[in-house]
Amino acid sequence: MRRSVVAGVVVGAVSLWMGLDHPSLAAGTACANLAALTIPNVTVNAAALVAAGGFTPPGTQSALTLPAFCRVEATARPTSDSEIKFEVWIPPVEAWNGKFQGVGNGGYQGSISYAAMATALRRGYATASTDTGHTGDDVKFGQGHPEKVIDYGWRAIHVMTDTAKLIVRDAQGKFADKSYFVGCSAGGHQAMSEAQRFPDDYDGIVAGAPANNRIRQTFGFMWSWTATHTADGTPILNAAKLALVTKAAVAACDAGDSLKDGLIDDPRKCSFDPSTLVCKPVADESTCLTPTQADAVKRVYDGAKSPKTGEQIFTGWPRGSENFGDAAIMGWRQYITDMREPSRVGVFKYWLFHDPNWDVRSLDYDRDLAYADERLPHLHAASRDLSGFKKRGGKLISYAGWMDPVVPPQDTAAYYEGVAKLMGSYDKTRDFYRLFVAPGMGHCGGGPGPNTFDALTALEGWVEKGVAPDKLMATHSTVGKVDRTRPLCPYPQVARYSGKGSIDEAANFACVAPEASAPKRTSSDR
Ligand SMILES: [Ca+2]
Repeated sequence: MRRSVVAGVVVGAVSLWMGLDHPSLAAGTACANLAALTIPNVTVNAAALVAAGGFTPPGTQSALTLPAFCRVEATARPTSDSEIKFEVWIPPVEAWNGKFQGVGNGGYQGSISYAAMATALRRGYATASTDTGHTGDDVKFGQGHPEKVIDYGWRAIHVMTDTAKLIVRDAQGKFADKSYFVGCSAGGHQAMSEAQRFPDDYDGIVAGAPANNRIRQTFGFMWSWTATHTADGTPILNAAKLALVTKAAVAACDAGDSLKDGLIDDPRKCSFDPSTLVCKPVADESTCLTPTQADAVKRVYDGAKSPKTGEQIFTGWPRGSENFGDAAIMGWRQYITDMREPSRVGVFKYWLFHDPNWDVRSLDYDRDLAYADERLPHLHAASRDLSGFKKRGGKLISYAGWMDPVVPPQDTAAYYEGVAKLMGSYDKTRDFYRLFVAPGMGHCGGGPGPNTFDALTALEGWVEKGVAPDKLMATHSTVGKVDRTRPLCPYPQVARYSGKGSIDEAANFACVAPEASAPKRTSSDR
């Protein structure tokens, strides 16, 4: 395959990709020569070909099996305090799908998302990831470094995107035809930030479990931790008690959505009251809760409210999300109950109040929220105005799990409703932005409900062929074997069972408006 030479591009190098059997002029710059690029405020630290086979990312022990690629390591310094590391992986021209994919991060994690880059590269994408300008998951990095907080908030992803697109162009001799961003959790936040702040960056965006309402979510973490710990910081709830609550909540609300399938279809419609689990007579036994434990659970459901005005500051966590699996991430343990101090308390200690001894119990849910909104606008991606993204023809697929114990899906749904209100209707929103909420799915995956699906392929079809996804096909597997399939429907639609055939087969479900009633399942159906 020969590529035409594009004017203005460094030419003349024999393509290292082609090998001796297929000599060909490269349209772009040979991989090793990318180190000589002179992009303002960016240093290319290294550029080298990586042969197909095992690649062990820095800081990890296990090798990823990858096709051959050109690995570019770079640092961007858009401010004098910035140190944004990022990598760009570029497939050989004959393996390139002509597209670029930026990938997101998790938590406050300052590390390059190698696994996500690997997934993109295997699909033929040129791809990029950044450490967001710091190392590690500790919020303390922002102490005395307000520019680094901005890098984390939005700037690193944008600078990475801008620069990576250029590096891909220089390597391949042309810009990528289409650009996509794929992320979940903090990556979902980054996805929404890009759609809001830089609508031109990406043609298509996947925003999973978006933690874009970051400031209020942080207030929510303060609330839920305070609700589930005694004054001296002792946890009120352990894993066994939380599992008991999940079991009871699912038992109470499973059938209420008209299909007894072990899943709560929409926990907003579930009013399970944990006080029904209080031990009689009062004692602390494994099969029941103390009144204090029941009250703690209820407060996490209720969510952060202003003690003065009663205003809801942030939604609570959904019924069913308490503890549905062995891993701490499959319940409240990882971010709420097992924490020695509230998750992200450092935002208050190091970014807002500059007091390492700040006590969460001094939090003023009114005045401190107003202060945080004013001081940390760059940490937020909660603007409901996506008109810029819609106007440029962008397409956005968002997803969430109704059992997410980290980023409450009610907030993601409320955001979608807010955008639809601003756009004027669901129809005017659906033509560029669709949200899929999976019953029984946890944080970015996992859980008892169908939780594995391919949002990117659906998005590619939407962006490149104009085929809007009317559903996403999701599967649930046990020990590697698929045991349930189910469509995920564009919000506010829900998947309704037809009344005939297996409840484990997607073909027996249809996406309908949520108020549509469903036929009852008969005992002979399976
Ligand atoms: Ca159900």
